[in-house]
Amino acid sequence: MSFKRILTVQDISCIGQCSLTVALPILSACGFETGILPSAVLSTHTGGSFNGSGYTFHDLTEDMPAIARHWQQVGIRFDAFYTGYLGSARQIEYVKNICASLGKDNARIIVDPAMADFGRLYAGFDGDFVQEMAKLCAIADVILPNITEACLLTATPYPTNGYDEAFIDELLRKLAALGAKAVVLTGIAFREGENGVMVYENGQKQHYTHPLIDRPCHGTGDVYASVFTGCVLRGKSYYDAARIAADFTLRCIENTVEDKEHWYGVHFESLLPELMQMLAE
Ligand code: PXL
Repeated sequence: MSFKRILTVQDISCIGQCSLTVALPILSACGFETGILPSAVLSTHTGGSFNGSGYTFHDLTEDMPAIARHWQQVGIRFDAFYTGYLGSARQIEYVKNICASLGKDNARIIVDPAMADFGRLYAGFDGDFVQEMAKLCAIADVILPNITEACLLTATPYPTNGYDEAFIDELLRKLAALGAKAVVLTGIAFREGENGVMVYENGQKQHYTHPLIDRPCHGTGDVYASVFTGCVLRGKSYYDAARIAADFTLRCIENTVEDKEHWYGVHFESLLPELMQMLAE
């Protein structure tokens, strides 16, 4: 049995079922020692009814160099890095340095450029942040943008009135040109009632589709990226990891829709045993 140590860099939203409160339990359940580097601490995430409600935001950019220095001193090295929601444009430079200096040989770098959805940047982000995120994508093995993030990263106008396969092909080419070795583009469907994910590697694309549950939920991108990361580190191909992550995320939405009161995240916790089964298949 080989034990892998992964570092995930994203925020702690104390309440919200997103970012680290999702990544840590999922990666632990997948069997990995999961080191965390919190990018910021927030009282809640910044979406839905939390937006404009006075959430707190404590940026941890300035703590990062000292934390990395200490790990360097005590010889900590990681088998993989998985980054999500980051706290500031300047922080991204530190994160790139950490990936470059604290990885074991061939450490995998998985970047979820979590910064936007539904055609809009999340609260608090701007064009500088997008530029820096594109530089982080350049050093990644695999990036996991949604369409909004993909458009921002490639300076492509957001397709408000829908898109066709030629648009997605062009977007995939532009994303690959950022420098990442592979791209997993989420939330792609060409037919009503469908949703899916496009996996692009070595100039080849594969589309995995599944039924759409028409209920947007917060935190599903984080569930998706965490499961994808867990699957990849367990040795699955990017396509199989993308498929399992989509199936599991769908189950989490199914597990939440009945709970009408619950609007800020998905109930993934009670489904972790199912994830273990999916991983074993
Ligand atoms: O789920 C993405 C995410 C992570 N962290 C914070 C967020 C969001 C999405 O809104 O606000 C703080």
